[in-house]
Amino acid sequence: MGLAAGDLDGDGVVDLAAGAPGERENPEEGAPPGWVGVLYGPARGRHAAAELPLRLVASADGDALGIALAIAPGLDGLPVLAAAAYRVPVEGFDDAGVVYLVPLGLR
Ligand SMILES: [Ca+2]
Repeated sequence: MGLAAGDLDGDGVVDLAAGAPGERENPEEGAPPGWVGVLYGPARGRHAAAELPLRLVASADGDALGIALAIAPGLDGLPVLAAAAYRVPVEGFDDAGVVYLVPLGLR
C-alpha cells in the first residue's frame, strides 16, 4: 500500500494520497485492479472511499495501482502525484509496470 503526503492543491495544507493495490472500490466485481484515493487537508476522523473527493482507478484487473506513491513539484512547479502500477503490461512485456503522473495543482 502506497502512502504519500504533500500539498496537492497548493493551499498550504498537507493532503494525503493512499493506494490500495490489492483492492477495488466494489469488492463484488472480481479481481482487484487497485486504486488511489486523495484526501485534502485539513481532515479528521474516518472517511469512506466513496466520500473521497478524488479517486484514481486502474484500467484493468491486477494492475496493482497504488503500490507506491509520491508527491513532488512538476516542471511547472505545481504539485504532481506519481502513482505506480507495477503489474501493467507494456509493449508485450507482462508486469512491466508504469508510473502515472497526475498534475493536481489546481482544484
Ligand atoms: Ca492542500
